[in-house]
Amino acid sequence: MALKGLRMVATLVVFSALISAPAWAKEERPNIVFFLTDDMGYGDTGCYGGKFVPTPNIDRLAKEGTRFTQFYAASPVCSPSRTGFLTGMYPARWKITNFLQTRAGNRASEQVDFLDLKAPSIARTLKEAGYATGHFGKWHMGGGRDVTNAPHFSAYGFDEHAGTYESPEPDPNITATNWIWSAQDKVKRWDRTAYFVDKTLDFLKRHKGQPCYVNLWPDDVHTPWVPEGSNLKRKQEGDDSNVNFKKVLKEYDRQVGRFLDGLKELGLEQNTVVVFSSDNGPLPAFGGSRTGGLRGSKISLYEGGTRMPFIVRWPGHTPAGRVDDQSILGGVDLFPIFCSLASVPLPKGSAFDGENLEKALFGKQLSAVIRCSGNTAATVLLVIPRSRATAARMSPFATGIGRFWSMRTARGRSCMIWKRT
Ligand SMILES: [Ca+2]
Repeated sequence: MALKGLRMVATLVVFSALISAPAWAKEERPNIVFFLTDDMGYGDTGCYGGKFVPTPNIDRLAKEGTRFTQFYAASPVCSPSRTGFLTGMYPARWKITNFLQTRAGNRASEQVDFLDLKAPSIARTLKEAGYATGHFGKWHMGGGRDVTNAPHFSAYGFDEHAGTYESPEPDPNITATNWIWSAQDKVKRWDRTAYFVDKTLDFLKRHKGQPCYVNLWPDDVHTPWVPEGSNLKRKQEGDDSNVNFKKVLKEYDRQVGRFLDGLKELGLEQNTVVVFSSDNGPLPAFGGSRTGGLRGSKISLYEGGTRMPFIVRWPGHTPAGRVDDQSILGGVDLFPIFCSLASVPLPKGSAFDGENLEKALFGKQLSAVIRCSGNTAATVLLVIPRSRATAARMSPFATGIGRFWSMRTARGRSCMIWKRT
């Protein structure tokens, strides 16, 4: 009996050593949840100086993770910005330079109707490496209005999905009509973020034991603002008032908290990287108060349209409570960063514009990065690290306020590039 007991103890000791060994832990790939807000201003939340309503849950994320003050979306408009996130490439390379709309509108904008399947997709890359993948929320990279031939979510590498009307497969619970929202929607406008949070938590719960990549991309805090208690018959389009914005933002923050609590309850808090950001600047911007005083707003290439809140929390990896006001990161950098976090090599055959700047997430200040922004009749923003700045086939010329480059876009329009040193 004693010998058997000793053997059991020895077995338990060996087993415990195995499961706590650093090598084993290193091999466990983290979940990545990309929480992308729609049209959130740089100055909307408390941790970025916002005074509209308290945002204790988003602030908590910043307190428990690292908050960046120089993160730039790939465009100040939904579709191209999202394309930058998903592909790791400048959206103009895939001929998406404006918000995707009707076929006629897309022709007028000299852009395609949906994201080319030849483009890289972070979900596809991670799925091929063993990740379970989900997209819950607004897509806006094809589908909706009269565009009925956009590729399905699975073609971009997603196992599961719940999309809004601007997607190839609108979720029937939130798309009673072919519009942003409707009074007939089963899940009301004010419950949509909760709906997407529930979908995400359920997905993570069902895929425990497998690494997960999830786009949690609500369509809050985009207008129309329709908080609970709104008179749906009287205000079908919602009410874009400061009062309603505050109610929507407050509820949105509450849902961020629900997500964080849910993650903890699932026991997934420690090994989940939560990335929080916005796709483009606010509109209306309420006199610049929503951009934290930055010039411009959504649609504008000024900082108010492109500089985004960016918070990353991965307990034990991202320094807690750190504010990085030096490193400059862009939306196109997330593809290589996510691959690196997941220990997955970048797929071959694509000329990625983003770079793996994951060291910034782990506390290293990256100062030697240049940000360049470009403007055309359509909207394009370029974020070019120093190592690439000379390889962009640009023609430099000097002006009194900085160095500029002219660049030809695919459609022959000239593009102004400003270099900050
Ligand atoms: Ca947007």
